[in-house]
Amino acid sequence: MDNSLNNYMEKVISRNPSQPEFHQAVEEVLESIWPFLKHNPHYIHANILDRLVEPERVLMFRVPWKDDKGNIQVNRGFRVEFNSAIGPYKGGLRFHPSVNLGILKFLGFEQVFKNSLTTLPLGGGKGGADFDPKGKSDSEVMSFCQSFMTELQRHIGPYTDVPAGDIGVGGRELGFLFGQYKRIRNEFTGVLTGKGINWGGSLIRPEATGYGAVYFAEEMFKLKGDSIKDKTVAISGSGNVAQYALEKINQLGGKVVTLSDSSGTIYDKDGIDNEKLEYVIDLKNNKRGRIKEYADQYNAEYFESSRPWNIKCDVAIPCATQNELELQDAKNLVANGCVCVVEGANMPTSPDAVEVLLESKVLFAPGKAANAGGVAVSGLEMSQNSIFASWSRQEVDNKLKNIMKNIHQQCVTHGTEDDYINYIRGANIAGFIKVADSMLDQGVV
Ligand code: NDP
Ligand code: 2IT
Repeated sequence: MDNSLNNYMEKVISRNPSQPEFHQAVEEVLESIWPFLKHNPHYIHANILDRLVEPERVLMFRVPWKDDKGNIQVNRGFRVEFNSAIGPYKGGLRFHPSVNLGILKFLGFEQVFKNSLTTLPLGGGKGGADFDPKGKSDSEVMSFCQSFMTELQRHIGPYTDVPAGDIGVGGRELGFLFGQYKRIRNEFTGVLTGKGINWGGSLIRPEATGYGAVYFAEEMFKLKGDSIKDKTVAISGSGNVAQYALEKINQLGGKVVTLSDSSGTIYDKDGIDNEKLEYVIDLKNNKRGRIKEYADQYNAEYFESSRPWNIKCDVAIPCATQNELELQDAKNLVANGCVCVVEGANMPTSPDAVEVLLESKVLFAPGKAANAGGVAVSGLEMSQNSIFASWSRQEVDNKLKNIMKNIHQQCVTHGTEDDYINYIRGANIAGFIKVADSMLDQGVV
């Protein structure tokens, strides 16, 4: 690593101790933009970096709630309002036992650049709680969500900060959160996105992250004179992003052979067709079961405590969580002939794994570009809410496609190196320029 970058990272690490995921996210961006900064020293003179790595505001709060047995439980809630240079803070809420400040800062930091790439006026933020929805009843989840929103509501608003879903926060949770916001504030506005279609949600928002990731992959292949058609695809996760990435791959004529959850991986060599996908959606979204049940239902293979990355595939789409594709996984993928890795999740690939993939000239789409379709359609939901309109599926899907194309083009513009497109570099530089220039325009902010 460049010595000056090394020194800078040491400073970031000592100011933000015990936040390894945040350090990882910052280092990835800085590595990409370092040479660019050297050619554009006005950013350095204005100390843009110190401003970018410091969230504008961090909120941390107690979330007390009563479980079904009448016991009082306490969780920790957060909202990291990272950067509002180009629009209101925007980003999801994650409910997972692993949630802590460092993880939300990494996610908020990524979100700033991702939202910049969408071309929409969206600042960056992220929030959540260390609450585990697994094994909780609907009434417990509601009780938690109401308590969480009772505090959060005073900090957010349709022009201030607009949360949405992420891991553990889907349609059910957003409904409970929106209901509580409305009761307290007595206003019906687009303060959250990912809302139900009957109460202000946008068509295609549930599909948007998964669809967008596959549209991005299709753009990468198109540039090589190739396509997703007939490709064998390994997907991890089985939640929102995984489900709709799978649906889109099927529509484009590819074959998905794996899904997973935190307990293990299923391998269906015949491919997970739309009927099987219906089963997965019902299993995960309604029954809230484990992916292992798929293997019993369809006579597929099941690997306990294992990830999909040692299964032979042409394309890998990690859609579960951070650092779920590590060094040995990347080596296995390359050895098995994988030519393209698309990050549906946020930062699923560890830095040493990324290095192996880039060295092997695998097409690599970083999350902040590839999974930006979700937040982009959230932005479209905000537009529809603000003009009291709702657009057709076709209209939203077309806008999503164009946004993904545009993000791909920005990556090509800033990431082309001889015969290879470094999409990480492209995404980071393009995302940086818009936010940094806006900060410069707005003075010492
Ligand atoms: P869901 O909660 O719907 O699904 C998450 C899936 O990932 C589940 O299958 C879950 O398994 C698995 N998973 C979660 N944590 C872990 C873990 N620590 N180890 C192994 N598996 C895990 O979330 P989403 O599909 O919405 O989100 C998936 C990823 O995509 C996240 O990285 C998120 O930040 C990112 N993302 C989401 C967007 C959205 O619009 N929803 C937009 C952009 C990015 P289990 O059920 O066993 O926990
Ligand atoms: O990581 C992400 O981009 C999301 N979880 C979606 C954020 C949003 O505001 O739709």
